[in-house]
Amino acid sequence: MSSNTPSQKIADLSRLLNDYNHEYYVLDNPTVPDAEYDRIMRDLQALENDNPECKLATSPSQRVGGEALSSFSQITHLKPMLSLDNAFDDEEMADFVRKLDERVGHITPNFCCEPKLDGLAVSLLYIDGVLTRAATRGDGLVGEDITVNVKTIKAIPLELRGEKYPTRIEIRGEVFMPFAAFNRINERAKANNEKPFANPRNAAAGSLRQLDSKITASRGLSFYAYSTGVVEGDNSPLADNHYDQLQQLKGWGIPVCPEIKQVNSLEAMISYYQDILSRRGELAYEIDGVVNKLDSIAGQDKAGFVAKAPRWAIAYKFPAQEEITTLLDVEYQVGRTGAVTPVARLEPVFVGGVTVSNATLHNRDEIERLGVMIGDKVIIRRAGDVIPQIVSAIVAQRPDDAKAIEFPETCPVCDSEIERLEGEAIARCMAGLVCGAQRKEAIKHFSSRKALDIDGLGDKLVEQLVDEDFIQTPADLFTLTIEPLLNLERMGQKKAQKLLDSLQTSKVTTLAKFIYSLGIREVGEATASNLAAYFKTLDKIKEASVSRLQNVDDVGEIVAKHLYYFLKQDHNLQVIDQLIEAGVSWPAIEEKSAEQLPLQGQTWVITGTLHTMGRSEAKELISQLGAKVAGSVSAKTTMLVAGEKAGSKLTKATDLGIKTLDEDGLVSFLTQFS
Ligand code: 9MJ
Repeated sequence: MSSNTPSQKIADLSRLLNDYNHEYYVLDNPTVPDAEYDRIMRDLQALENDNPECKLATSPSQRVGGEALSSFSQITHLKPMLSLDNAFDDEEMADFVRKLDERVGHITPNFCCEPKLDGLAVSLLYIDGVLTRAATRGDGLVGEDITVNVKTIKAIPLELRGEKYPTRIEIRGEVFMPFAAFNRINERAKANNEKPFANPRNAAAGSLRQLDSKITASRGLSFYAYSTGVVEGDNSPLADNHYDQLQQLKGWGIPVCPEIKQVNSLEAMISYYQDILSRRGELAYEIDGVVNKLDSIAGQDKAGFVAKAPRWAIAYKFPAQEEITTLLDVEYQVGRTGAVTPVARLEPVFVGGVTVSNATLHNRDEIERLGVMIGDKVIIRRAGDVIPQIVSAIVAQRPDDAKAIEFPETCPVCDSEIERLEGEAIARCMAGLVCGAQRKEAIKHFSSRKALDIDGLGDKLVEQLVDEDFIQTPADLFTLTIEPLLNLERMGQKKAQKLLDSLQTSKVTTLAKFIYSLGIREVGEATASNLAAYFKTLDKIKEASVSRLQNVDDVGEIVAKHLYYFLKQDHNLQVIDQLIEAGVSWPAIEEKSAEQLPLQGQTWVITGTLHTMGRSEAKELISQLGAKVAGSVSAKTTMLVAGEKAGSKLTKATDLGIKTLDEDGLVSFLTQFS
């Protein structure tokens, strides 16, 4: 950078910040960490403070917010901002296409499909390329002036890029809050005992309508454009179809959703809907459907409007994710680790595509936070495959006979004491395997696929075996004989024999699986595998001190203590001894020589899609050669394996000068050792 004078330096830093935002929000290809962006911003602010005469009118330092306003002024839109008609099934989509065909005839490729972002519609006015005014949609005719707030949204350029843009162009789109920002803000609200936002849309609205723009600046809002309003100046005519117009906007530095697609049939629109619906949970932002638009602008003009909505566009909505129902009762479940979880029993309601009659209430704090009572009308949310949640209670409609929810003082299953440790939200029954619920869960875990993998021993059967007192611990499974089994409901000779056979087969396992199967708190599959690799024998793990246990990858003080205390309790040691006596065994883990561990001391990261093997298989093979396989790229990374569609990890590795291997490279590397 040839920056000598303050004015040059200010211009250079401003351009650098604009470029970083453009790379991040428009090109989806970030090149610098946030900390670097923030550092340059501080440098720019300091220079501008010392040399106010050199500050650019479009300086990125506006992004941190300014003086608070006392109110928002009103803005009359130059052209009304439209809303959309909705379709709720394929039939209604077919209707939409048929009516358009009658009105405008066939134009191909004739539709543009877009995710329907769940945020706030805004209008941005650029005059001579400079963001001059921003307004909310309001009632479609009159909105509020939110210019100062919008200037804090890093996704929205303060100046258009290039030169060939119209002298006056109004760009419309959605301001939204990505899930990452939403979760961060809600975590912070909860930590400060403030009310969290119910969903990203409310959070976006609450953040955008702040009189203090510094608050808006801190909220991580984003933006995608989806149409233009008034356009003047013929130095750059807009394309004659919607999709290409959006590409032009992108060329001028305006972010456009990367999921938009041109299609040319009703069937293709329906497939697009299905595809986006199936990937909804993977998107970084909330959507509530897709929007289908006639692509030809001439066709749009011909189709015209009804009331406030265009005839050339339709929102095909996803099934609602939030519904209202009644909280009938609260029951308590006891998990494997004794955690007592309140579960809401609900009047069944169709939400998110399924009928829901239970929702989790998490813990006692959550019940208090919601202020909910039995009998209340509640808003239920079911997003993707996530367990349904109660979002809020409608207190205004509370019935006279509503009952307070009383968290139990003792275990609802075994009546033992419930304890809540300092700093933990979760209350636990402390009875361990004496508690029937924990016994069942421990045995289910022991026999699950990633543990001893006992085929034919489903959850229902475990419950029956415990209820009938046939078994009390995982070790008792190996004492089962055929006769008593035959007395169980729905248990024939064949099924009983199959269970006994798979119990036999399951006895041959690995040390890692055995440790995992014990169900020690916080000891998942990866930790169990690290423990086995480090200590090699069960005896060594049993003898290890809390501090020695912490030598193992991913084992911190808390996990080490859980392990240590578990392995000091007589009843746990007794079960372990009984299992080994019953014949549970694993091959000895040999000490590998340095030659067999050519990657010892190295840290590898795997990203992207691999075709010849799965990521977990690649991880296994690389670990066997002695490398640690980590989840994120840092200066300590030795090698990045970059499969197809490798994204930000590859960019970061390249920036840090870390070596990379593509899939072919990995395969030929591994063949040396096979
Ligand atoms: C949303 N909300 O994502 C439109 N929208 O087009 C998209 N909204 C729209 N388009 C015309 N993708 C009016 C509203």
